[in-house]
Amino acid sequence: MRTLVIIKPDIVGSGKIGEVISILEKNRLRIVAMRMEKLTVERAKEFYREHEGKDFFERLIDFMTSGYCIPMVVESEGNTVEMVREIIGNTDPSKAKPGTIRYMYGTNLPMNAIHASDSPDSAKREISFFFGSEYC
Ligand code: FUP
Repeated sequence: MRTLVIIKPDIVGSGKIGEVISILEKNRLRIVAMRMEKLTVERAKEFYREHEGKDFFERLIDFMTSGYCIPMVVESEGNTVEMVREIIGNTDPSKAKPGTIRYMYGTNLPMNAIHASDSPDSAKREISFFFGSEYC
């Protein structure tokens, strides 16, 4: 199964890209597509459209467009979507379990280091958004 991961601008800016990728690879995730992208406001709003109108939306868009991010498609055996969500931890770094990427590298909301699709349907939409449906 494949899912979409994004290394967010806070991690790119702090020079921790390699550390985060290393954690993913140590968990037997294979990277099958990856690039750097500076999201436009329009693309960030489209990606996070389910959150439009919420109180944190503008801050989220400001953060996600503040620098380069690294979208990537990763795959593994089994339920990759669920597995990657476990590895990244709770959305709020202050609630994430020790050992998770958001615990170790997140700051606060919305600066939580990394994104991973939350369901197989989201994975399909999000992989298509960045790389095209042929990568699903
Ligand atoms: P997740 O699937 O864990 O990324 O969480 P959500 O889809 O609920 O949220 C998407 C992004 O919105 C989070 F990564 C950070 C931001 N957010 C906030 O800034 N404040 C909140 O209360 C909830 C989410």
